[in-house]
Amino acid sequence: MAEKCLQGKLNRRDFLRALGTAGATTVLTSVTAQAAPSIGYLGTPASLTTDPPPGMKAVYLYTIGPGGNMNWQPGDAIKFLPPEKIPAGKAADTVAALPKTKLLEIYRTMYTTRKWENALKDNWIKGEIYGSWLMYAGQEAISSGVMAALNPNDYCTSTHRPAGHIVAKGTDLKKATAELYLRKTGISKGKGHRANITDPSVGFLGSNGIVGSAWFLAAGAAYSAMVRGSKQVAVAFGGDNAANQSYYFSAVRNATLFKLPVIFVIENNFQNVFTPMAVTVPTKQISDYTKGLDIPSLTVDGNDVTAVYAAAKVAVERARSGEGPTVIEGMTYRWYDHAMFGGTKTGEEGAFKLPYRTDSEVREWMARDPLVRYKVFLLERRFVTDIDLANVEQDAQQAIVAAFDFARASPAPDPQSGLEDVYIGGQPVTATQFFTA
Ligand SMILES: Cc1ncc(C[n+]2csc(CCOP(=O)(O)OP(=O)(O)O)c2C)c(N)n1
Repeated sequence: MAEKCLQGKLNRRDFLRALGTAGATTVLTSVTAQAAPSIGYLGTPASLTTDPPPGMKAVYLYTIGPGGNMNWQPGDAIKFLPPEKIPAGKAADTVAALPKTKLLEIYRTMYTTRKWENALKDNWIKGEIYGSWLMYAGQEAISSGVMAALNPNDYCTSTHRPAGHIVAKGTDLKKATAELYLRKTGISKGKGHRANITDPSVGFLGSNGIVGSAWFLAAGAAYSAMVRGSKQVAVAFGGDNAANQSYYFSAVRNATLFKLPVIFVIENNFQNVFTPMAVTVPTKQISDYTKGLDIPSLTVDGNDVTAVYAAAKVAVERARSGEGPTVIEGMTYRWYDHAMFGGTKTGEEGAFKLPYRTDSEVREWMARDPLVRYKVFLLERRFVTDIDLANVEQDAQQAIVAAFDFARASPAPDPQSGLEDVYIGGQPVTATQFFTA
């Protein structure tokens, strides 16, 4: 068990000193305590009771107080609460100028994302689906707003939290659902699951378990589009922590250098697994990171689809006309736990009683539901009627039910198909090579 227990208020320097004096064979089992924010984090709260591996000692660091950035305090997510209604202004006017079909298409995308993912969650909790899932709920305005500004043949690279990107890019919902059920008919033949759903036919270059990989992949796709002169645009999605990866700076810097047609979209949900932004982000906004690059780097209300769409539209025009990249940071909030469904129940929305955030914070953000805000916007301005929305919802629900029926009725992959689509030196791999390589 722990040989050393440091408790109380620790600043970053004391934290590092404590780690240093603990020695190289120390394993840091946990630095989180109740709702108190942590300076660093390894393991889950449950690991407080876990013994370190033999030969190692544990240091339990219970930390409170801010990190190195006085702009940010734990719990600051509340300070960024958007208004409950979408405000009047340029962004709202941009969306107001769209044809009704487009307005409803955006609503359909947001609604489908929410309901499809809710169905996934409920079926996962029932034990119908295996493996891990990371909920996107609460962030739908970002994927839906950005993708509404793209052409169907533009590219998008996604993350470990892919629901919004899968749906908004137009990936086949039946095949995506079958993939999560690990069926032969899945979009990656039942071999990819959550982190490897890819649909090149709609420019969806894949969900990805490697945090921050999307920046490079989109920059690469944009480079290819530039060389081919295809006028396609690529969009990378990533979280606040993905923007802390060194890949981010490298990708944005090179994209600026080559004036690549790429847009870097940061979905800032304040949380890096269980660590709040307050102790990981050294600037006021993540968009500040790229202020020195002379490219547009802006922060928008990520729960307002009109704000996201308007920003993305300008960025897409800029990219397509050869002027180079844009960074868009959308402030938003994830309603669920980092991964899976702790703190939630079947049929209920949101996850509560989690040790690293307060329920009131979650409820305040849920009261700014991007889907509800957009629905109210459409109705109050009389752009659509209740009947229009009800028709879209019914149609979307039917598509979701059909997707789950398709997945459940589909066969599992044949065991021998495990070797299909695997290559060595450009040649299909043989069983002998596979098992001896
Ligand atoms: C390169 C890499 N480092 C670490 C991880 C472990 N990991 C998975 S999700 C995650 C947090 C990502 O946070 P953020 O980018 O803010 O996205 P969010 O989960 O908040 O949507 C981490 C560190 C990983 N998958 N890949």
